[in-house]
Amino acid sequence: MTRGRRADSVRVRVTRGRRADSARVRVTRGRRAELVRAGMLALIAAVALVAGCGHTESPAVSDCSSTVPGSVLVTSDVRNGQATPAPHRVLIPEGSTVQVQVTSDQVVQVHIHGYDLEYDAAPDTPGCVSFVADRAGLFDVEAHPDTLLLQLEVR
Ligand SMILES: [Cu+2]
Repeated sequence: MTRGRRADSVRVRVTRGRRADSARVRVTRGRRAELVRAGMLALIAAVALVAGCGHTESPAVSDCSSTVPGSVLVTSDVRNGQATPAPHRVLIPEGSTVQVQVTSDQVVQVHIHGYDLEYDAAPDTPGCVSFVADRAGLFDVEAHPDTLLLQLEVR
């Protein structure tokens, strides 16, 4: 829980930085609010895709709003720091599109190792990411700080 809160406060701090940037630009007050809002939306999109580790996202990554035929949906639910179903290995044919959806009873940061994807899941706001599994190997999917959700075995 503390980790989730910390991630939140980092985001707020970043947002304030953006606001300060916008304020430096010479605009009218009404425009400024618009720019701040646009900046925040861009920031949220960037955070959702790029994540805290600062890795660049692959162009094949998106949220789960569009359904790709033949994609593999992997789900996990976190309650009291425990994953349901219990941590297990999911076989993913290399090259297929994978959607990893996580629901949680508290704010967690989902991390897909190897592909360096990070995104948040929160109560009432499941986190989901869609990406092409174009790298073979065994990759942990964690809810930070330390809950192993599952492993993706891409081959
Ligand atoms: Cu991790």
